[in-house]
Amino acid sequence: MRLLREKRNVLSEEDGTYLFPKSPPAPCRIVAMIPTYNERENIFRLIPAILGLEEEIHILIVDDNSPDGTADVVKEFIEKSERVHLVLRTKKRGRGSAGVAGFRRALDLGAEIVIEMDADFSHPVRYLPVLIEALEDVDVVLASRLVRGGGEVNRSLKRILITKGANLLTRTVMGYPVHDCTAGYRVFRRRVLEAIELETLSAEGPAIVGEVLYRVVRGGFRLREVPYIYEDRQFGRSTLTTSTLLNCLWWLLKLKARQMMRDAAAFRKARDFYSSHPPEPASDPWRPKKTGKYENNAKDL
Ligand SMILES: Nc1nc2c(ncn2[C@@H]2O[C@H](COP(=O)(O)OP(=O)(O)OP(=O)(O)O)[C@@H](O)[C@H]2O)c(=O)[nH]1
Ligand SMILES: [Mg+2]
Repeated sequence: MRLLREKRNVLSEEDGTYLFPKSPPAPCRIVAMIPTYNERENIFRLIPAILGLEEEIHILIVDDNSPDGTADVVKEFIEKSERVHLVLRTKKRGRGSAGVAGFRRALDLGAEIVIEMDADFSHPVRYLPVLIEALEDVDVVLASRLVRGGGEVNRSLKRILITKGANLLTRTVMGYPVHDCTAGYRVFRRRVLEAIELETLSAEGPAIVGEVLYRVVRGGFRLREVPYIYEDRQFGRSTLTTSTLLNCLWWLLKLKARQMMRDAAAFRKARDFYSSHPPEPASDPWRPKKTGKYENNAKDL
């Protein structure tokens, strides 16, 4: 357990992780972190769409050496724009560690605001300005399909039921104060990513979305949900399989066990404290004085 929680250097070349460009010319205030695996068709449309927005958003792609050459497309954009960055990992290591590497790199790039989104246009680019604006007085903004105004289009009934079921289960088990716990379209303030101990996150697949949310809620950060319409991907293939779903369920149980152990430890700590520091009995200003008369003794306070 201890070993698992040990901090790792998630951006080291010895580990097969390469950065393009190595050192960017200036700090990047807003960074959109996008993990990719075989997203060539999407990425060459997505990058111009984000660069075309009014906000100056930097794009950070985290690619696991996709066989379809996604990284080559990204490198071509890097030649043309200082706002495009790449973390290239030589092996497929999963959506989970890709997210951790991306968050770490975004912080190293100097980001004050970090966006997390998919490459497949299921997280439409048009919501980015709204999500960034909604961060005004909170720490994390979640794009949500499950609040008024949100939803999903072009999706099979089966996928809609999976979304609803997974969220109902997560909310019931974990008691989170939000509706859409499984969407990976979110915006974080820098201080949140600095506080949640990124390098000790251990989910390998999409369960990382839940693991990050767990730490955000545990950290007491302020959250806001903003409605969005999820659109099913038009190009490329989903990496979601039955085994991925089962892995997410397994992670939900693991997080619940952690939550219960934490609550039990906090209870024991409070009980031990109060048994060694019993509270002073409160003085009662309305107690009758020895004279037998019932007086207002509030001035004694
Ligand atoms: N770097 C990296 N990115 C990945 C990996 N697996 C998936 N991704 C990316 O993570 C994002 C989410 O994956 P999707 O396949 O769209 O899975 P999903 O969004 O959970 O499922 P759908 O709702 O069907 O799209 C996409 O941008 C993928 O390209 C991986 O092993 N490594
Ligand atoms: Mg997707």
